[in-house]
Amino acid sequence: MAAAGSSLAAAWRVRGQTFDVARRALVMGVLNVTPDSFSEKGRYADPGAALERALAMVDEGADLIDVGGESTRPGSATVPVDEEIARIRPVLERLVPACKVPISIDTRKTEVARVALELGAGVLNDVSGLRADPAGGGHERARLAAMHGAGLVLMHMQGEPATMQQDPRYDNVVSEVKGFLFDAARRAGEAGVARESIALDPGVGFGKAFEHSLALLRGVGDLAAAGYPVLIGVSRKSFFAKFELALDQRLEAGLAAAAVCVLRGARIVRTHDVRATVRALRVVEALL
Ligand code: HH2
Repeated sequence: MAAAGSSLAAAWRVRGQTFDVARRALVMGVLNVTPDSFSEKGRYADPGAALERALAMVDEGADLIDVGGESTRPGSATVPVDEEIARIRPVLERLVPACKVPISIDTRKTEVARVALELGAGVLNDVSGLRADPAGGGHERARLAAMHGAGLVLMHMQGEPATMQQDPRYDNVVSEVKGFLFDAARRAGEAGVARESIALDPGVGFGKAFEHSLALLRGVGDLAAAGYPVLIGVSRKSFFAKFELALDQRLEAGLAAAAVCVLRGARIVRTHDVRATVRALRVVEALL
């Protein structure tokens, strides 16, 4: 096993539940309740349709469902906080009692995080790595996650979604992203988040040219060696456009990337294609 070592994460604690991530990698199903996400394009904006999709993903083997009320695809504009809350609230009210797996909230906004955690979300997926809402918001989001015993995903993003893909630059992308994530994890710890509740994500395609994302995917083992579960989201992303694959042609490519990342030590795979990913990863785990 490429990145196997005693320093890999053994557990991820998520609101009273401890995932044994040493045994197998987790699959996080994507549920975007937005009118404009790059892949779903509004299909699950209705809470009834969102619940149906969530239950289907649980049935397919999802370990978590990640609900997002704001698209962060390249070029997207930010959504007002009230609007984001209005999108996620009715969905979480239905999902939390109905799903047997933890629900994650994908947001950069402190007030959205607060509402979602109060409604029972088990994970805060902060795609800004505690950076957004700078006047104390990052600290407050971490404090809220700590108070609810929630899992906290810290993702790296350079810039803002509206402009992040225009000219991303790094001297050394792997060490810069790693440094940012370790610092975010330290700040989360200072706000009271338990080390075993923190997961790190290099943020494929978030302020990264193709070569930057490629270097980060190759460097997953290095990041995983720090002992935090590493989350990877490549599913259907424009990273695969370099391989001349249109949006509806990226399934096999996404599975290949997920398999290699898990082989290198990633422990959580965020995907739109739950059934296929679960099937592929069960084989990968058996072969490791
Ligand atoms: N990618 C997206 C959104 N949230 N969160 C984490 N932790 N990691 C990711 O790679 C990640 C994420 C973007 O993809 P998607 O949700 O499918 O699209 P959109 O932002 O258009 O809703």
